[in-house]
Amino acid sequence: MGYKVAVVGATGNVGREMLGILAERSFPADEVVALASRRSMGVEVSYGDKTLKCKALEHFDFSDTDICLMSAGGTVSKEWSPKIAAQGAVVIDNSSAWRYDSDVPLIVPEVNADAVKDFRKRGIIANPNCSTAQLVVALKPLHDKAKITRVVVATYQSVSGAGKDGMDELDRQTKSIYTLQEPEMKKFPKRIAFNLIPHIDVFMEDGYTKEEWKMVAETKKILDPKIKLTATCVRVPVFVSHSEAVNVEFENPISPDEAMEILRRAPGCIVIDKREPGGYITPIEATGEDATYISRIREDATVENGLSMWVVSDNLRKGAALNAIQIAEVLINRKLIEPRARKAA
Ligand code: 11C
Repeated sequence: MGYKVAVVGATGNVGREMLGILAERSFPADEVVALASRRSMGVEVSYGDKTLKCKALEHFDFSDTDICLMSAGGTVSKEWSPKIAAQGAVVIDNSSAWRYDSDVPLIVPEVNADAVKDFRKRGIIANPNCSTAQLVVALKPLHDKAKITRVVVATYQSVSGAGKDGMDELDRQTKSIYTLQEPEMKKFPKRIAFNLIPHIDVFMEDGYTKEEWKMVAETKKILDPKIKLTATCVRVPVFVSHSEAVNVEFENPISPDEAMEILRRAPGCIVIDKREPGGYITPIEATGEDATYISRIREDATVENGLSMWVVSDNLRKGAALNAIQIAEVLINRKLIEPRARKAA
């Protein structure tokens, strides 16, 4: 018998991607249910070559569901994840609602799959922020080799991180500019078409944004609390895939050639680094792919043991939907969950 999987937030960017990836990876599900708010009841979404009609989250009985993939935002998750977990389904949540709870594992399978064992404390597992997921996939193998002490990262984040509204805004503003109309600003506080915005999520008291704070807190929880990290998060006029310029300081020596070799062998990583025009990855090429791509690996000679690199990944896949499904696969492969008895239809 296969698993019963519910996708909550099935009409959103990440929810749709989750359904696509479940089908693509032949996830061992014999039933997949698409759930959304009452407003989206009946909306049709694709699951491989099938079409599913969204059901309302509010009316759904989770008592024979095995895995619930949640991508409906923090407010919905705060209210619903504990209720769903109380009905016995394991919730894998893509929002920031549970990430910093010490009883909730925050998992990137290539980095800290073993931490998943604590999922029973709340029945909830958290998926990290997209900008953190790709960063820690690239940092982990280097940390194992030479011990990272400090990271300075600048992100170049696509508008899909801000949901469908973010993508629509870039599309609309670009068309407006080409047709000599005034671009309308709804989602972002400044124009995003032919521009960039050094601000993602809300401002914190210390002048950092919440997105920047998340990268610090999540890297510490997933990889190593001793790593010092500072981030500048920037929204750029790219539809999908986040890019990151990453500067890393290590306790021990590590050369660019060594780093390249280590990253070539590391799970989830693909190195594209030819040191010639076009010999690196760009967001367009990473889109629709599963890997975290690493390019421009070079020595930072201004510090004792330093490297700089360029890290790009599809924020809707490794940064969200794919990582969530990989977590579910860890639960299954490690036999931490079994399909539950199904109620008669
Ligand atoms: C963005 N990284 O690009 C955000 C989206 O905490 O899951 C995901 C926010 C989160 O705007």
